[in-house]
Amino acid sequence: MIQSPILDLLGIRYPIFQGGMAWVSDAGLAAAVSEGGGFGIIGAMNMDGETLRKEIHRAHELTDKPFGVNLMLQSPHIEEAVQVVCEEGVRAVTTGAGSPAKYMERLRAKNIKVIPVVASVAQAKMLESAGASALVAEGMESGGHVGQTTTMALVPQVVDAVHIPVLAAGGIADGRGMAAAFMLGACGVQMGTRFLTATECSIHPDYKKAVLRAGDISTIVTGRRDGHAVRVIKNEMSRKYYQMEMHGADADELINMTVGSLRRAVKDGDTRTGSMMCGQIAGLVHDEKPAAEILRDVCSEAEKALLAGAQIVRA
Ligand code: TUI
Repeated sequence: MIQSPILDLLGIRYPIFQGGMAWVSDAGLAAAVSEGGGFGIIGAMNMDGETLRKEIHRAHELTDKPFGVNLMLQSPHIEEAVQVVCEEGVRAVTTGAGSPAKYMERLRAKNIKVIPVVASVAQAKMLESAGASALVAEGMESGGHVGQTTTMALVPQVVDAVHIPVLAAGGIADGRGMAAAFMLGACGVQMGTRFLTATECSIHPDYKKAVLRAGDISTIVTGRRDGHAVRVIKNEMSRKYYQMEMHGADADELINMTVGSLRRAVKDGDTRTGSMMCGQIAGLVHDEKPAAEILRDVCSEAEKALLAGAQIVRA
């Protein structure tokens, strides 16, 4: 059994969050993860208030275990999403791509734990003082919107800077990664890429296949120049974007290229011009299996790795 303060905080069995991925993390995936003992998270990014409310209701029908919602702070629907989450009362929200400080009081008043995803020590310290219950420190190995620091460097620095529990994200997809995260001082992990190939993940089969085929150098970060760095699988669109960015293309022209591209990947399986957000760890994700099996396998492998770690030391 792996112990962690996050288990009691959220009422879960395994200290594993499923990333609240835009367009990807629906009630079906979140409920499967929560039912399997992890913390399933609905990604609110692309949902208006009423769609989000329906997804929360659907998750309640699928599981009686706790789950959360990810609030993407740059979402056009952010105000409605916060309102719906307060009305529906989920166990916790995670947040991404900005500071949730201005919503913190309203969420906490409803006894909703706020667990921001941070990419730097400064954000971590600020959000601890704003009232966060825990943090996810996410390294640049992650898929989607990324910061600049790797998980290996970020996690221990965030752990040292705050007094609340820290989970590690970015580049973790198996028990070895989870064990390593514990050694860096984390008390749990968040995985996105690993759950992209869960049986219950409803992304287009061609996107799933692209993740399963991806190797260690199959992703690229676009948008770094203009402050919205996003890691995606290399394809015709992301390669072209990167080239244009390097050759000084206009920011508006680049943004226009990506409008609707995440939806195209997730819903239409457009692997040529869609944005297939995906982390660097895709190279070790080789199979599609149920979320519950992913959780069990990752945890039992982490337990073995942590126990075996003691053998490295001579008494
Ligand atoms: O948020 C993410 N990853 C995401 S969000 C997303 S949705 C999207 N859709 C279309 C185009 C682009 C994005 C896809 N992936 N991860 C958590 C995360 N948060 N990473 C980095 C940050 C972050 C960045 C700045 C957190 C705080 C922050 O603070 C700025 C401030 O205002 O303090």
